[in-house]
This record gives sequence, structure tokens and C-alpha cells, in this order.
Amino acid sequence: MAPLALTRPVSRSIDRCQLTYLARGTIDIDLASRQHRAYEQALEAAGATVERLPAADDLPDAVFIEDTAVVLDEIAVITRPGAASRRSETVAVARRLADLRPLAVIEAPATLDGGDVLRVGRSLFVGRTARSNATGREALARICESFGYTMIPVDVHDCLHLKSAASWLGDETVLVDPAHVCPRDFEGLNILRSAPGETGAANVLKIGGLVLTAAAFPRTRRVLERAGFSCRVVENGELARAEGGLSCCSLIVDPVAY
Ligand code: CIR
Repeated sequence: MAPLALTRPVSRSIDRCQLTYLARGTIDIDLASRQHRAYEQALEAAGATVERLPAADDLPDAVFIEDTAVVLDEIAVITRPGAASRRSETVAVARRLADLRPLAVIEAPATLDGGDVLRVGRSLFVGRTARSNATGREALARICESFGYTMIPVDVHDCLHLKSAASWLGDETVLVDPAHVCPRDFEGLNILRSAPGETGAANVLKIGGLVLTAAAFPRTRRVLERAGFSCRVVENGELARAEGGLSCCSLIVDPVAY
């Protein structure tokens, strides 16, 4: 059975999105929407079934659905995003995930963004960032430990989320940007490094037999191809202006329990 990829349309209010590292500029909403549709087609090409949740035009960052939940085989954990403006995004996501998994919820004062949670087998690497606090990391650890997961906190420097700088590539391999995350924090795993100077390139999405990579990062794509990965290039330029990468725009639900 195919993995399910939940997505959410680009909101008409995206020009009011949260920004941490980038200056506010104009986002071309129609171009962002066209690029987002091409991203959904890339997910389908990788073998996923894409399901769009309803638009939320009053929630500027709703397209970045990854941050609203951590979906494991056994449970879906509904997050409490670190940015207050993003907290209502979880409502529609929880409603849909309730059909697919038992739910657990991260409660105040904990904060956790899904973009900070990198799963490799039974290890949950969780970024120490402004979006995910210690209470959030510990709440996730408590929820998931009975299913055999271990939570491993990871320092993240000068970028929004752990997954802005580290991605799972299947099996025991991760792609890491050493400018933002220390490769030694993934001891025991195979490490590939994104190309120096390609900030954001370590955010890729491995799905099926493909790795989706952003068009802006050709040198990192070559690193992946030389290592034997099949890549599909996706143009993500407009949503990158909202500090979104490729993993951020979907929640992948593997076909185990539905
Ligand atoms: C935010 O700052 O929350 C959004 N503008 C971007 C979120 C990107 N999500 C992700 O990296 N998982």
C-alpha cells in the first residue's frame, strides 16, 4: 500500500508568515501555489497518495503541515507549535489523523514543532531550538518511550529547525549540514554532508525510492547521486522565502495501521 502524504494549500495570507532568519519580502502566492502543486506531483511520482487538507487562509503558515504532528507507526503526536500564530493549524490535522492513528497531544507549556523531530528507526532526534522547548522534547519522549523510541536532543545552530539541516535518507543514513548541526550527534549512523555553502540543502524528503531535492542546491544533489540516490528536483523558491523547505510541506503517514 502507498504511503499517504497529507498536504495543505498555500494560504492567501502567506505574506504574513513567521520569519526568523529572512527579511520580509513579497511572496508570489500564485507561483508558490504552482510550485506546491508540482511538489505534490513529485510526491505522487515517488509513489505516495496525496491528500490535501482544507485550506486555512487565515493561518499564514498552514502549508508547512510537517510542524503540526509527529506521525509514527503506532501513534500520531499532535504538536504545540512554538509560534503562537501557528497553534490553530493543528486542529484540522488532528481531525484527519484521528482516522489513521491513536492520537497524543503536546500540552502547554510544552512547545514542539514537527520540523524539529527527525526519526531514524527507533531514535527520535529532536532539535533544541526556539520552537521546541525542553518540556516539549520530554513530553514527546514520554509519549513515545512505551513504543520503544528513544529521544535524543540535538543542538541546532542558526537555523529554524533540526530538519532544516538534517534529513533521513533511509536505513541508517542521514544527510547533515555541518554548518548548523554537528555530525557527531548522529553517532553510529552513516553521514552524508550537504555541499558547503548550500544553506538549506540538507532539507530533503526521502519517499519511496526517490529523494526530493530543491532546485537551488545542485551540488548537494550531486553528493546524493554519487552516493547512489535517485533524486527528483523540485522548485521551491517561493516557499523558501517563507523559510519552508521540502519536508515541511507534507506529513507522511506510512501504510501500517490503516
Ligand atoms: C515558520 O517560521 O514557522 C514558517 N514560516 C516556516 C516553517 C517551516 N517548517 C519547517 O521547517 N518544518
